[in-house]
Amino acid sequence: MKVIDSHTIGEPTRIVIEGGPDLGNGPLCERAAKLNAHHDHIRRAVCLEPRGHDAVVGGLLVEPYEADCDAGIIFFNNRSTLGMCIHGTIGLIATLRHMGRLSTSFCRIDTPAGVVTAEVDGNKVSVTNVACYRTHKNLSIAVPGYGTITGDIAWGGNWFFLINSQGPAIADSTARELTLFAELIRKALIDAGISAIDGREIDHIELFWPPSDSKIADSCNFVLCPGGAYDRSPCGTGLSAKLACLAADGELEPGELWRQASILGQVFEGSYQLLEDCKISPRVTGEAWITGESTYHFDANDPFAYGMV
Ligand code: PYC
Repeated sequence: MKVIDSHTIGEPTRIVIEGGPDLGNGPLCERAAKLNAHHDHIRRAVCLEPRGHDAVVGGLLVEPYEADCDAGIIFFNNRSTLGMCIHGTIGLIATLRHMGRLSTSFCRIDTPAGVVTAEVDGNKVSVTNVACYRTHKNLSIAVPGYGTITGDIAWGGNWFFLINSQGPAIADSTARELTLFAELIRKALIDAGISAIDGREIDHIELFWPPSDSKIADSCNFVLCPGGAYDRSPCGTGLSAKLACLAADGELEPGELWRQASILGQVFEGSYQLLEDCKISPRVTGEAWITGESTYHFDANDPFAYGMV
């Protein structure tokens, strides 16, 4: 198996470019289900120790299903497959460029969540995400040790619970404290039977606080991903969910810029266009850098050839 590693302002992406499983040529959501059901050892081999670590997001580069797409990608992390991943898509574009497979500055990428597009300008990549929307505003839940916490539920290519200025402040806390707080919220949502559309788990928790420097960002976030790792980047699908909330509240006009800082202080730029039914089309801009290329070996006697569970 051959992989190419990159990071998108701190968040790692590992794209499998050769040696992945044969998932057939159906729609990408069907292929992602097959990957989960029959080839989970591939996800584990790529993301888990000893080759990976909790923050690694992997991506299986595949042929697209949808017409006119340049590539297909199925993202996954230390827990399962992901619907969409914007930092990963920015990493994918850096990878395709590194492989000499990016012949134009515009491409269409097929994903299990739908088709996204990417525009390349130097090292900057702007991803136009699938349609995003908010389903709930000001939903209150009891969180042990913190009392009542209020947040919104929105789809940004993954499901998010978004919380403004509650719990430990990002500026004053360690990632560990923020992780514990976000884990409590995720558990409280499950315990209260609160889910997204079709009973799907709200598996990403996103905390927002004012930025430490309002000259470089409009907001700072901390995103807990399913699997328990936090996003080192400002999380592009999380930013898409945030844009859906800002649009629904009338706090950001179509085309207006929103600068979202991560816990590391690095910024994604976002904006949106209005679609029908109060949905939005978010556009997120960021940068990625190639960090390495590897060939993986699978020894039949290696007890951890497919990752440490
Ligand atoms: O950038 O969309 C993103 C993302 C999702 C999970 C980790 N990063």
